Amino acid sequence: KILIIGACGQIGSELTYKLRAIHGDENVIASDINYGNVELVNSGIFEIVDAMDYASLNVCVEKHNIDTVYLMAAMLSATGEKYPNKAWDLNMTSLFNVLDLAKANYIKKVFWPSSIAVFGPSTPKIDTPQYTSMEPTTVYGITKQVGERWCEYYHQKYGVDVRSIRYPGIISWKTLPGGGTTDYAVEIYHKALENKSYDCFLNDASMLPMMYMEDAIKATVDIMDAAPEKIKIRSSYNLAAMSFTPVEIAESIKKHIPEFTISYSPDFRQEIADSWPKSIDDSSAREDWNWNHSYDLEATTKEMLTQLEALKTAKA
Ligand code: VAH
Repeated sequence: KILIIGACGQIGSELTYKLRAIHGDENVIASDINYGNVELVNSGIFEIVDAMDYASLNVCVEKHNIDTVYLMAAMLSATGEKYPNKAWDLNMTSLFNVLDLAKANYIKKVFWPSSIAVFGPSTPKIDTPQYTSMEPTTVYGITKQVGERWCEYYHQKYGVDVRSIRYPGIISWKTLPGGGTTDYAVEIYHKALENKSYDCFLNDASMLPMMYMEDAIKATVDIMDAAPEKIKIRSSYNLAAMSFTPVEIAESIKKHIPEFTISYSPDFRQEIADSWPKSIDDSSAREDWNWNHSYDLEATTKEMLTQLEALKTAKA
């Protein structure tokens, strides 16, 4: 059976729905620190679990006979800069708790998401390679980079089957992202439909790697389904689909909403965005476990606007 920690979040919620569709509702237990996402909480088996509390985690794992854990709880980059100690505590303690459950053989398999935030200003920005300089300048990035080292360590020393992906910014319509630097690429679609305008917290030229949720979920399912010998990298895999600037996403929205306008008021998140790569070389993931993406910017925009519009109509 599967446990998803942080199931109320942007990726956790859609991962829960997908894994239930694949493995059956009774085999996928959703959990989070609170009832933050009513739709998700009401959609199946749900437990309140504090990922920072080993005992509470262990009780849940034993109660439901869990063998696989997806640890999707984390404090993201922008919030992490506001609460550095808390970000460190949450991101690291939750990872150690889950890795230790696997080390003690309570569970067999772990998924832990890393991020392109592991890279920093000294990293080559275009087609960032799998192995390169990594000097992250955000607390979030530091937790992800250190987390990667620990994943590899637990795999090598204790044989823990942990698998990881360096997600780019994830774009989705079901659940809002919370506290990240790439969140603008979700907000912009909501504002385009509500106000026909968006004031962007990054400047016009901020190119970042991004991915549509369906691709991110597919990657997550695929890496976990792959035979263990295919997973040659036990720190974390580079993963990519598309890269664009705020100007380019605005242009793609204008093709559907011609009156749409964008303005720019960069805030503290600009510095974070400037420290990250513009595009990612993910050839290892494509070679090792056959990763490929489906959604480019045009397809993402079409899907986002269609789905959000349908949601609006359904609520009205
Ligand atoms: C953030 N969405 O903005 C996250 C992500 C690529 C960055 O990990 O913090």
